[in-house]
Amino acid sequence: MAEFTITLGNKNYSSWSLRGWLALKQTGAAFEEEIVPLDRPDSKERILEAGPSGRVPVLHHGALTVWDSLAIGEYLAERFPEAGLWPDDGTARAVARAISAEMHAGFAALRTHMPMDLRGRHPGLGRGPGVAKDIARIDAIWRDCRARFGRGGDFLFGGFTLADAAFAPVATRFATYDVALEGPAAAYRDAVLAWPALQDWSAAARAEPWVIEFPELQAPGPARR
Ligand SMILES: N[C@@H](CCC(=O)N[C@@H](CS)C(=O)NCC(=O)O)C(=O)O
Repeated sequence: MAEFTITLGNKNYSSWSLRGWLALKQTGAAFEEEIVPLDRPDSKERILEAGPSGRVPVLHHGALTVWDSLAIGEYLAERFPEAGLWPDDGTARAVARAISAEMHAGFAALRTHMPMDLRGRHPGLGRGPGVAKDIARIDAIWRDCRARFGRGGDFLFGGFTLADAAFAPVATRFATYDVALEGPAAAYRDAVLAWPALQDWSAAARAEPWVIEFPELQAPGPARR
C-alpha cells in the first residue's frame, strides 16, 4: 500500500481536488487515489468518511488526515523540501503565498460562472457579472509574476510551485470558455496545460463516465453573447 492516499472529486469537475493532487504529484511520492463522484445522493456521506470538512481533496498519511488544498500543499512542502513546492527565494515565496491565498479566498465570480469542466468546450459562455474583473486581475498576476520571478522556467516562479497548482484550474477554464489572453499570460496558460501532470489528470477526466449539468451553461441568456 502506498504511503499516501488522496480522496478526490471527479477529475473533470473538481478544481480543488486538482490543486491538491498536483501538489502531491509534484513530490514524486507514491500515492493511491480514491475518487468520490460529486453531486450524487451519497457524495456527502462518502466525503465525510474521508475527512471532517465534508469537502475534497483530503490527504491521508498514516494516521494523519489533512483536508483543504492549501493545508495539503503546506504539509507536503514541509515533508518534501526538495520538491520546490514553494520558491527558494524569500521574496518570491511571499508573493507565491499571497497569490495562492488570493486564489483560495477570491475570484468568486469566475468560480461561480465558469465551473471547471475539463473535457467541455463552452466558448463565449460563463461571462457572468464580475467575471471580466476576475479575468483581468488573474491576467495581471500572471504577467507580473512571469516578469519578476519567472526567468528560471515556464511557470510563475520559474519551476512548478503551489502557486501554479492554485492557478491550474483557471488555465483549464480559460481553455474551456475560450478566454482571450495575449503574450506572457497566453504562454503561461499553455505551459500549464502542457504540464505532464496536468495532461495525466485531463486524460483521466476525459475517461470518467459521470456528467454534471450546470444550468448556467444550458440556458440561453446574456452570458452567451
Ligand atoms: N477550501 C477547500 C475547498 C474544497 C471544495 O470546495 N471542494 C469541493 C469540490 S471542488 C467539494 O468538496 N464539494 C462537495 C461538497 O461541497 O459537498 C479546499 O481548498 O480544499
